[in-house]
Amino acid sequence: MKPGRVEKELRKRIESGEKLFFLLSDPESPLPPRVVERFEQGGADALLIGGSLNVLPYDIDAYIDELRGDGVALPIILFPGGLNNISSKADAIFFMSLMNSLDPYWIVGAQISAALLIKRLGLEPIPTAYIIVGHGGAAGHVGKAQPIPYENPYIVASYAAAAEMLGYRFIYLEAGSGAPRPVPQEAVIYARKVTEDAVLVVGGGIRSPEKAKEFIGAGADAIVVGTLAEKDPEKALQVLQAIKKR
Ligand code: 1GP
Repeated sequence: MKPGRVEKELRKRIESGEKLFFLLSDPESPLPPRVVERFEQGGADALLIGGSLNVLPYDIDAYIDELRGDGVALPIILFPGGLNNISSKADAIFFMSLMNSLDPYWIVGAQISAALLIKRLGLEPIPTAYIIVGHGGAAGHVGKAQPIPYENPYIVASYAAAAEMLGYRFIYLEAGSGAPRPVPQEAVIYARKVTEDAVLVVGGGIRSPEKAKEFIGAGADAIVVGTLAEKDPEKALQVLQAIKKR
């Protein structure tokens, strides 16, 4: 399967030397459109929508309609916490496998249930390996992730290398939304060292421009910010500026 429109555009930006900023909005407590607009004006590359619990496709449809009605033009990528997160109104979906889940449902089961629906809806799938480091918050709990210890970055790298060999084009290193500790920088360095072409995305617990820059310096192509944008949008905008200004 060839990359679609959204993936091609993101890759083009990476190839031109840009680092990407993905804003995450959880439909359970969605970011207001006026906040999303500020990130769009600041140069955010995409809006991710997804949550682990308490979300219906209807909620996502209504939220996307609201955003588009308010003039938000950012590409919208679903970041699904399950089958209940699929909406035909998005531009693309991270078609994810939670590689370190102990439950085959989260590695391949949910994907089998979703694949033909996604085709039917004409959503662009972006093949993404999802790797949870540390306890992983709600995503770790719901996805039954076997936590990768923070102090073993080479385990993260092994997953990343395997993901690329299996053909995943995006690799998402996740500490969990609102995580007390983000992914260790060494894990990002190692993961980058052992992968060639995969887009390396890092998220979970990023709360400062310094931390985001550290990840970019370590080799991340994209960072994801959710909780900070909800709690302190001004600071989250500083994170965006920091990675775009370099
Ligand atoms: C969570 O990686 C994302 O899935 C973003 O995490 O909410 O901590 O920014 P935060």
